[in-house]
Amino acid sequence: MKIWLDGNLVDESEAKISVFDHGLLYGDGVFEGLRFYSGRIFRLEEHVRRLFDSARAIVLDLPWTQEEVCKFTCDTVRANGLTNGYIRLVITRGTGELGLSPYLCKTPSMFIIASTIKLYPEEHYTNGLSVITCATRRPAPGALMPQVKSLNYLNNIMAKVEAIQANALEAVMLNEQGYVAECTGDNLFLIKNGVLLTPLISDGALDGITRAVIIELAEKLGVPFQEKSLTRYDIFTADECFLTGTAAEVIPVVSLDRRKIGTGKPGEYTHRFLKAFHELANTTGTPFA
Ligand code: PXG
Repeated sequence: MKIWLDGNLVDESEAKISVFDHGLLYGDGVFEGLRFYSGRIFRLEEHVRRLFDSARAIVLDLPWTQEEVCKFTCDTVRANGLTNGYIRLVITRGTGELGLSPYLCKTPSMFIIASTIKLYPEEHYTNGLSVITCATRRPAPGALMPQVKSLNYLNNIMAKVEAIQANALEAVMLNEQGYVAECTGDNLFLIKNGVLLTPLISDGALDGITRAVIIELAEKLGVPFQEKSLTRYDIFTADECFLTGTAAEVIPVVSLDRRKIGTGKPGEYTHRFLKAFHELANTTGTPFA
């Protein structure tokens, strides 16, 4: 496997970063996860734009343009001879001395991995996921800006641990006010009386690229859409529920805290969104060949 690392495509065995890198020492950095389907990177510009916004929000000046990062990403996928897969793009604050100050780091480091990812076993895309509500809360904007895809994912990892320990694969995370924010690495959608609902970004949801795609598709499919504060009550009483994310794609949810959602089976609307999503993903995007 070839890894793009600070300007060079190197072998995986040579793709190493310093133990003094602040990304490792302090989680000081940002990342993106992208997918490519049938030789095209899906929503490449949107992901790179969000990456630059994340960097800006943590005062990380980047020595590359967005166009360059798009090109490096395409180069990496091409170098690995893949047609379908997952891209992990990581930018760290770079190598510095010990100490929190980011000003101890002279230049950021970037690496790009083109590989594959499987978030959930295939059967759940057909039969749906059973999820739980976890005790770990989504951080408040004043603690760790929830819109920033930073290298601080311990919060989400602890939520994932709760899910796995409860024999579930995914957890619904609430914010400090008790409103639904999202899951550990996916945005959440509900269908209630024919209306598509999703939590507000201001309730702690990541401004997901797949979330935006679903909102676009709602318009195309003629499904009314509303972004609003949601509680567990809304999930318990919804007709359908599904999660979205670049890694997860679109996956049905059939129960929350062992209580059936709707009929307890993936619903009609979910199927329509799932199908429309895959059609779009397989026919649009930036060619890298
Ligand atoms: N919420 C969070 C907290 C995420 O990290 C999403 C929602 C979905 O957003 P997109 O833009 O992908 O539709 C994410 C996505 C990984 C990995 O290992 C990355 C994510 C989720 C799971 C795994 O690269 N990020």
